[in-house]
Amino acid sequence: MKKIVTINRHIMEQERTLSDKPSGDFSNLLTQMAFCAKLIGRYVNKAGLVDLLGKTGNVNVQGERVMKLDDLANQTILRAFDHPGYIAGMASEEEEDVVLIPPHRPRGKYILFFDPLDGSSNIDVNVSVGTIFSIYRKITSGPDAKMEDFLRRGVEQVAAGYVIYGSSTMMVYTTGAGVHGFTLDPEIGEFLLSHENITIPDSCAVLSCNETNYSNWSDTQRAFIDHIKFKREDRYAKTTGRYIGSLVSDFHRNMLYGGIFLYPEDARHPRGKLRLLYEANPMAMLAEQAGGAATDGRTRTLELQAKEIHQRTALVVGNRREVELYEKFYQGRHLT
Ligand code: P6P
Repeated sequence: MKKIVTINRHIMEQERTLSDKPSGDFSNLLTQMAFCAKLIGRYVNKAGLVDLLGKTGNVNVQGERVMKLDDLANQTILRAFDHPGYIAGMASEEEEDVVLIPPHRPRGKYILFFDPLDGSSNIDVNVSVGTIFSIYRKITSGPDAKMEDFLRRGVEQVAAGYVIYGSSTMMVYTTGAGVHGFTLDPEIGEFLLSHENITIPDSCAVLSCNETNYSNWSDTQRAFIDHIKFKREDRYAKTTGRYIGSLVSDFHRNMLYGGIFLYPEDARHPRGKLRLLYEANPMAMLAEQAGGAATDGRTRTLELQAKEIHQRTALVVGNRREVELYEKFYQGRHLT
């Protein structure tokens, strides 16, 4: 009989393993994110019915058209975290600058990064989308968050996770003690433990990339893709291609089935397309906690130093064997 564990209880138990004097703020922060997931999921699941689809007409800091649901998801998280006192500041894909908790409100010791609704270009066609979050402990003194608290390396994350609004709403997170997945039971409004200790199967079942970028890749990048596509090792005899175009969905599938996801830099995206602080780093922490790896081709993703909050990076993430093989190809070492 599977044990019945709510995400709130699991989070509290995780905090006890992290600190012998839990303040409760860490647990409250993650629990608040689970609450946001329920709110956003409610909007996403009925978007087609209440005119939440389509664009707001605004353009965000990334130069991308902001979808109504993006806006709603962003505002939901901003308003959920701007007053309870768990964090000192936050950064969102939808906000040009960092959002500092003002002096007249309680400030906590954490910094929150989030992509409120990743994959939003898929919203209108009912393809699953997700929320991604990443949490750091503040490192500067005093209650105010400063830029040094935001410009970090992924190894400093204390927690990371995502919510996938798919055939069911799932929240998957890690605090550095494994990766755990919770499925929302909409009848009781609770996230229940459904995937304990997720580990990436060492099977490379899936190759996931946008192959229309192939002509923009370097020869070594193409050589890696060809190595798998043309099954130049028995390991890839059953490897198939899947690409949804929604990072959370492509990543979640590979976490459960095994595989490699690539969004490398190319002629159109010289620094890569995905953002380091609120897309690549949380996925890299989750992948490593699940026995996988993540790289930009030269450097372990979690070692990359952020120099600005919307910094982009190349991301190759999934089975450790394929990530290491990509690095060999990318660095021209595959022939040795
Ligand atoms: P492309 C969605 O816009 C996103 O940021 C990620 O969710 C996704 O992996 C990627 O971009 C898809 O990009 O260029 O293949 O459409």
